[in-house]
Amino acid sequence: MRKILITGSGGLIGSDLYAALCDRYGDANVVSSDVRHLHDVRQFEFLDIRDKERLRTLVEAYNVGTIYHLAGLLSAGGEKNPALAWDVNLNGLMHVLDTAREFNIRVFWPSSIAVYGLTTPKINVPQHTSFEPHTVYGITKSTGELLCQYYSHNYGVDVRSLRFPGINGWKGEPGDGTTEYAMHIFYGALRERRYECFLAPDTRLPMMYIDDAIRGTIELMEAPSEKLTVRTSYNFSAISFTPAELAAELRKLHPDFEITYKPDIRQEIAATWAQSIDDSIARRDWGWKEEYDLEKMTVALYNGIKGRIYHE
Ligand code: VAH
Repeated sequence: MRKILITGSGGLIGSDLYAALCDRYGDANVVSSDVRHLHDVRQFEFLDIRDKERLRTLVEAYNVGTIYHLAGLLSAGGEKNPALAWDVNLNGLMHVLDTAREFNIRVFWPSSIAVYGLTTPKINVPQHTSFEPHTVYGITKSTGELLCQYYSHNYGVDVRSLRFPGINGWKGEPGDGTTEYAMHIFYGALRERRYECFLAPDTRLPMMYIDDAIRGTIELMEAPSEKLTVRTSYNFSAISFTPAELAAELRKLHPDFEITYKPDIRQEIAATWAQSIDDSIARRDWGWKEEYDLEKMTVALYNGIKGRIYHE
């Protein structure tokens, strides 16, 4: 088979996606790439996605037929360096789309709930709505969605995308984002029995456990092309909760856990995002359905992060 290339393979989503793709297609068929060297993978290649020639070289050398393009800056990281966020997130995506066009490659690219802004409805956001993102990250995602649709419509590139909510996992490291408090809280609880949250207690955000996100991603990539009616990015949703609700759930497993709140710039970012998403088109087109609710996700994260800390 033509090989699968993952960009940004060392990130939170890439770590789990790499394992899932190896299980499904065999590790000889999966090539991992990142700007940080990864050691526990069978095939690793250094790749800065701003280097298009390097991408083309890898695609040719490995006969790549599918790219999961995950490399990118997140919301908080993007605000620290907007020019870098633009360069990596948008020029990087253009490089992937151009290469996909040239070599007939299927592409997955994650968009985000960061495409929404203050003019977007907060509750049950529909698929087609107002997009006025407030962060440079959101701007790159919103623009990137249009680029995906453009390459699909004009050049027939088979690019598929999901608007990820906050994705929570434990195999990889949380990145420099806003929803990431929902993983840091477990490290705080398990290491120090306390956590100072950078969001306010009642900040409700759409979230998802990583196993659901990975399964949904692979299901979308394996869906028959003719079933897909969205070529920007699908609304994609599972659960919504606040820091206070997550802390209460965590306290059931760790009764002496204490949380305090000190909102910072990430609170301002979160306040521009939606609280819940209507993803009925994904459910209709390719059968999306989540398996993890808040309670099940909390147990999985608690046990996973506990194991990680134990092995440190
Ligand atoms: C962030 N976790 O907070 C990311 C994500 C849905 C938000 O894109 O930046």
